[in-house]
Amino acid sequence: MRAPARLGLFGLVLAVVFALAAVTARAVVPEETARVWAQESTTHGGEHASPSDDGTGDADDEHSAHDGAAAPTGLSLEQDGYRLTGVSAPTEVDERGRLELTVTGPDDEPVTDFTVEHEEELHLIVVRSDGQHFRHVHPQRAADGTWSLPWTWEAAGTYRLYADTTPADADEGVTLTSTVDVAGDVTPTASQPTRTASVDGLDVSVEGDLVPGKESRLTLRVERDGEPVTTIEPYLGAAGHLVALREGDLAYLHVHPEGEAPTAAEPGGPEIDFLTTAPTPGRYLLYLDVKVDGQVHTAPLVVDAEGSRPEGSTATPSASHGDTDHDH
Ligand SMILES: [Cu+2]
Repeated sequence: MRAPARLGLFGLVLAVVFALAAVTARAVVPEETARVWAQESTTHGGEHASPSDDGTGDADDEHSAHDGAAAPTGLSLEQDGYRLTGVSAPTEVDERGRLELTVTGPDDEPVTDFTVEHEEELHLIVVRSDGQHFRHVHPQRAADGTWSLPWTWEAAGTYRLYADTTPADADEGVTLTSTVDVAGDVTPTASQPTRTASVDGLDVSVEGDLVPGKESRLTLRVERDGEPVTTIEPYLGAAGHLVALREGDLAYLHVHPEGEAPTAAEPGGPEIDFLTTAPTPGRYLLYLDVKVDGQVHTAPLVVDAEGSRPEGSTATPSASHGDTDHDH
C-alpha cells in the first residue's frame, strides 16, 4: 500500500471509530440516566437513588440527608463552593513547623465566620494514606481566616487532611480534603479487620456490622482490666467521637453519636452507639476518640462492610492499625 492510500484509510478508520463512540455513548448512557446521575451528584443521600428512579424523589433525598445516609465526602478540596487553600506544613520528618490552611468561600475570600459543631468551628483530621498516624486536632483561627497549629511529622509518607467545618453562610457542613507529602522512606502497613484495640490501658471493642447503603449502628465498648469503664466524660458534646474512612479512596463518612451525651455529674459508658452508613462494600478504618480521666484516647479499629467479608471472619483481633496521636 502506498503511503497516501494508507493515510486515507487511517483517516477513514478514525472517522468510523469516532462515529461508533458517539453512537455508543448515546446508547450506553441515555439522556434520562445522565440527567438522574447529574441530580444525584447534587443531592445528598444520592447513593440510595438508582438510575431507574424518576429523579424527582426529593422527599426521599431529604430523608436520607437527615438520617445520616449522606453521600461520602472528603474526596475533594472543594464542596458547595468552599475550598481548602493555603495548605502548608513541614516537608520533613521531625522538622518543627506549623500546619496551616484556609477555607475560602464561593467569593474566593477566606471564610472568617463559622458555626460551632461539636464544640469546635473546625475539626482537622490528618491521617497517612495507609490509615496510620491518625490525628484529630483543633487549630486556631487568625482574624484573617488562616487556621494553624504547631506541627511535626513523626513519619514520612503521603497524608490526607480533612477540614470538617460549617461556614456560617453554608447550608450544611463541608468536609474539604487535601494531600500533603512528607519526604523520606515509607513502609506502608496493610490494614487487617480489627474489632478490638488497646490504647493507654483501655480496651476498646466494636460490635455491629456496617451494611453497604444502609444506616447501621456500631456499638463501641470500653473496658479496663476486664472491667467496664463507666466514667466516660463528655468530649466534643458527646460520649465519643468516631471518624470513619473508606479504605481505598479515604472517603470521609458522616457518623452520628446516638444517645444522651454524658455530663460531668453523669458520666457515660461502657458502651457508645454511633449511626453511620457505609456507602459501598469494602473496608472501613474507624478511629474512636474517647475521654477518660481527663485524657482523650484514640482507638483505631477496622471493620469490613458486608459484601467483601467471608462469613465467620468478623472477630479476628489483630494488632491495632497504628500509632495515633492527640494534640487536643
Ligand atoms: Cu474535632
